[in-house]
Amino acid sequence: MLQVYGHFMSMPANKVRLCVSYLKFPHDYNHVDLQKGEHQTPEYLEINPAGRVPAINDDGFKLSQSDAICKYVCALSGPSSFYPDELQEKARVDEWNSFASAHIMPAMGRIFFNKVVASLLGEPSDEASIATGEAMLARDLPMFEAKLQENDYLLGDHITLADITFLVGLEPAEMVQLDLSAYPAIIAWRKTIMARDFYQRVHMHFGAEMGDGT
Ligand SMILES: N[C@@H](CCC(=O)N[C@@H](CS)C(=O)NCC(=O)O)C(=O)O
Repeated sequence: MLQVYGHFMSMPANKVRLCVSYLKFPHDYNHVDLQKGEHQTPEYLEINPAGRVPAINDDGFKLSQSDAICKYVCALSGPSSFYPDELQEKARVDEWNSFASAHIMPAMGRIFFNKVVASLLGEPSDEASIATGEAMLARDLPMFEAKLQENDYLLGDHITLADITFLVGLEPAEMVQLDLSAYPAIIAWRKTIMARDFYQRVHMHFGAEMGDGT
């Protein structure tokens, strides 16, 4: 059975969780308690020597980096509209997936770290980093908004891996009080995806984890 390692506050780990949930790929989920340093134990470093989540262990094949993991699991699942096989269709999904991974997630990462995680770690919040993150989002969200004004999902009438990556990049929006009111299509698209079963399955799990205080 595929083993998935993550933490509920990790955007890349949640990308993997949503991806395997969407694909209904059989797996066990393993919570790695970053606050307790479980990502630095010899056992975990055997799975991911970089000491980060997410990671997977597929019967001895160990892999890290959320994009690589999602594409691996998509390949195991077989081609689908979620991550197509056709060269140009796949390149288009990769383009928007990379856009969200390279620009949206790091922008939100700055805001989320400084508004939420820093205080948990007893570190000072870096206001300049928050402002940079907000400026990065202000630069790029209009492109995503325009795309979602045209279609229900980023690349048409069906969800793809790129939607998942963009979604997790915005997942902490409420926690960090990010004002999305200038982006009505993004708001509607989030609502649609968050109501879907595959999201709810993972989200209920987040709720349980958060309730445990883990
Ligand atoms: N580019 C990586 C990012 C992995 C990453 O930075 N994970 C963070 C949590 S969001 C982590 O494990 N941090 C622990 C640490 O740096 O010690 C991916 O997409 O998987």
